[in-house]
Amino acid sequence: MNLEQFAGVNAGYVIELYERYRQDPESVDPETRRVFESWIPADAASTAGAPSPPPVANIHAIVGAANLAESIRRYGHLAARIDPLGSPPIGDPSLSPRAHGLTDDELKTLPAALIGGPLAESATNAYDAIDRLRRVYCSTTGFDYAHVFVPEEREWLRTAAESGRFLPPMDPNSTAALLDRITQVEVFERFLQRTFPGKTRFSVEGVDMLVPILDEIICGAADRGTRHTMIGMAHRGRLNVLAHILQKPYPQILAEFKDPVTNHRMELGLGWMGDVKYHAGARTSSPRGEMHVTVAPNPSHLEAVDPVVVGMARAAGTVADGPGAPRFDGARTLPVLIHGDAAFSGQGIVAETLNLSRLPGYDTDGTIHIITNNQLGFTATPGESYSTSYASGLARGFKIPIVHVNADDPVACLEVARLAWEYRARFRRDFLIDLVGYRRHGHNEGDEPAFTQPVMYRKIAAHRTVRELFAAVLVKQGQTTDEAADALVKKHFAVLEQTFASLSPETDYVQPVLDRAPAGAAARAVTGVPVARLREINDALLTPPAGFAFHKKLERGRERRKAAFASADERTIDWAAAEELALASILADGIAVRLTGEDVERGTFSHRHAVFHDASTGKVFVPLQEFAHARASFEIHNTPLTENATIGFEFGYNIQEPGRLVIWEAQYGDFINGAQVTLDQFVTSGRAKWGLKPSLVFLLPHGYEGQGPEHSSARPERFLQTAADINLRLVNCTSAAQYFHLLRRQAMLLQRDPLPLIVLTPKSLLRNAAVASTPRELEEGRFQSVIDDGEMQSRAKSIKRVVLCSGKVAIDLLTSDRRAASKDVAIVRVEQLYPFPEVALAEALSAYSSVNDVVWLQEEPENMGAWEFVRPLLEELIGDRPLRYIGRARSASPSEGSSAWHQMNQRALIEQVFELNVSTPSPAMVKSKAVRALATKR
Ligand SMILES: Cc1ncc(C[n+]2csc(CCOP(=O)(O)OP(=O)(O)O)c2C)c(N)n1
Repeated sequence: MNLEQFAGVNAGYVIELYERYRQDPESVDPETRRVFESWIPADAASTAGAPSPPPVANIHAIVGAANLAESIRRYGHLAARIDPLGSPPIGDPSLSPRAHGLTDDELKTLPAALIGGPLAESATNAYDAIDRLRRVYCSTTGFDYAHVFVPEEREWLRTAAESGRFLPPMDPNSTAALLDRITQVEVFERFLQRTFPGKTRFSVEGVDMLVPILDEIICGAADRGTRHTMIGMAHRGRLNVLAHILQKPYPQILAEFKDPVTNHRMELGLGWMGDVKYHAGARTSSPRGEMHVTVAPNPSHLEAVDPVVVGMARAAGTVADGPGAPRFDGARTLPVLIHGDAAFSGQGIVAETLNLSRLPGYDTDGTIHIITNNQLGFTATPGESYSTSYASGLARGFKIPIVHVNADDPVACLEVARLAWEYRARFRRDFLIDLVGYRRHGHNEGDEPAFTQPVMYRKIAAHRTVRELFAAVLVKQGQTTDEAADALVKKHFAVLEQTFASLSPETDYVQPVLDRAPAGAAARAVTGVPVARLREINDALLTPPAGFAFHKKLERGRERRKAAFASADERTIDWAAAEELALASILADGIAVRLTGEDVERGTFSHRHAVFHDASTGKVFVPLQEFAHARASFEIHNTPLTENATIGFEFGYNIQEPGRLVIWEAQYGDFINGAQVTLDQFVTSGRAKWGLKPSLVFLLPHGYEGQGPEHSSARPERFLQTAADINLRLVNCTSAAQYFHLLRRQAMLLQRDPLPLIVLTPKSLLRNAAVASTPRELEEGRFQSVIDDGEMQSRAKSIKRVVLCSGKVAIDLLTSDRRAASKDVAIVRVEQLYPFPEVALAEALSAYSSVNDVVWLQEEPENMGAWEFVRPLLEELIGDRPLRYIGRARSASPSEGSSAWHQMNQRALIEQVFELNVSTPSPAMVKSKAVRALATKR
């Protein structure tokens, strides 16, 4: 071993060894020990003929220099000048030679090779190499990657940073193009400010470099064959990105500022409301490598769009047109998420989205994140916004390389953009650019920022724009002149002025058109499948790979399934079988299926077993992926314990690939409220705001069975509150065959009449013979939005009470002892709650037109469930007859949280239905508030 061996990349390791040796000489191997012994005369290890030891002082200097280099690589970003407003970096003591017991003179005596890396190669000594290292790590760029755990990645990042190989060429052509681009970005904002003073546009000024960074990333991706770039971003700089990255025409943008009231916009009956201009999305194709660039529309809820964009990218990169599992090719698509600094650190959905990034079924081969860090969140300061050192702190936990870059240094910004793209392409992982700038105006342009940030805004007022700064640099270098730079400004103003002068807002305003589905498509869908075909499908699904060992306890169920088609008229098809047969038939029709959710592979209630694990080897068997008749792919994934981001992801996947059936299942229905933002902002209103046509399916276990409040209700009222303009389907169906036809109908309507489908799914009923169906019902039936009382129809004349209800409670009634004895109560099931099946219900009710006692029954409390939604609709249907309510009292919590109390209430509820002569509560019913309220109303 000699000094050279300790240099560069080995230095850190040798230092570690040396430190260990000093603690305990036995802790290093004999050869290393011999070398270290030879260094230290006091150890008297040297014998005649041994290599002459370097002086002890020198050893400390070597160790110190290597430690200093390591510190700069690790902590140099703390001393980087990343703030354009000039706030001093916090620095770190370990960045100075003194902290390592070194002087500059000592460094000068040491070889550059000791520092290692590409910079050391041409350096004259260690001092020179350290100086160069500082210029990389403590400049206007802060490389923050020490938290990356994969050595190969860290090494690549280090070499990339130190070699400067991603620095853009600074020849006159390139610099002229860059100055022109920055000028275009700035002038656009200044023009809008001048023409529409005070109008909200969320100017990009202060982080103008966002646009050239996107140029660089998108071009890099296009050159490598990427076909889709999906951008998710909030308000900041959005108009500029739409204009200059998506090429949204200036006349359209300017017309939107005029906000004309066109005839089309007045047609609110179409269900089209629109949205503010800085939420709109756009798509464009770039000539360069046929790249499609999309900015997803997004709501005000910051960061909510993140998983949507990632889901879109996953869908665009997924090839699903053959049997088996789909194939994902991340090189085809690139997601780019642009975040606010306050929002990135403050919104939980960011962490949820980052957590998806390496999970099977969610991975996109890397997302590029850009924080447009203007150092303010509305009026809040960084100190009020995040507990991490940087706005980007969260990304560290996910081992995402971070580069902080001063937004006033265009060259550094482009270098970082290129680095980001290359890293993503090479390692197929996320990368984060922390673009540190400022905000030239208030939060919006009508806002006064000096109320809260007087000092900062004095500084900003005196601060030259990035265009001015870059032009000055180029003038100084002789690459341009002041006059030429001014001419660029005039040129871009002229374009906008001419556009504005010839603007005709009413015609230039192009509103997306929402095409209406053909009426009756759902009713016309023929969903039955011949029994013989189903038998074939069933047999195929039950054929495992040779030698596959099923868990013992699953054998009985499989035997039952094998016998399910022995007769076409026995109730052998339970809920899980109906689902699997429906999905298999959909795959056989050539429609790909993606089924995800919380423990969805087995099923929360251990009923599905869509994925089997060999009992001895653990090897996996997915029948729907081995299904020989499939003409499209099937994928199934247990999701992480996340609702908001996973549903956002599925929404994005679904709108990107609307021809595939996308299903998400909750553990229990109520947990979907963790995704309330996504449901409200995307799923139920995305159509009205942006003309999107989602069709994803939610399976939400629901039903009152004595479990706790969070395990009883999927809170259908939440969906019903937003149900309008035919924006969703909400179903609470009561038989396996209904579920079979429902899934098939949804698949058939994906193209013709797409709508999100929310299914309130059973728990105990999964195994209840009363909901099982016959094979023939799968062949002959179709989804029925209303199921009349078959048994009572023939005696309609003797019926005294009609009870309307939905879901499991109907089965409770139909299977109760009271029902067996009852001859005068008809039970009509409303299987689809929205769109409300007026016609079918009117038809069913027509048989009972002389019955005066009409009841809505539900097991949910009066302020929950469907009651408040159906009440006016039913009242209209039954005319002058009174409508009464039977169900639990209004309540703050959905259920009792006690099995015994539940049973008492549930029993009372059924008694109420069949007890025709009681008009006041029976003594047993006044025991508790909830039971008291079971009294009939009105
Ligand atoms: C979920 C959510 N909460 C609150 C708001 C209101 N709001 C709009 S912008 C903003 C500040 C965002 O700051 P930052 O993320 O730093 O982005 P910037 O506007 O500074 O670019 C706030 C609080 C919102 N839009 N979304």
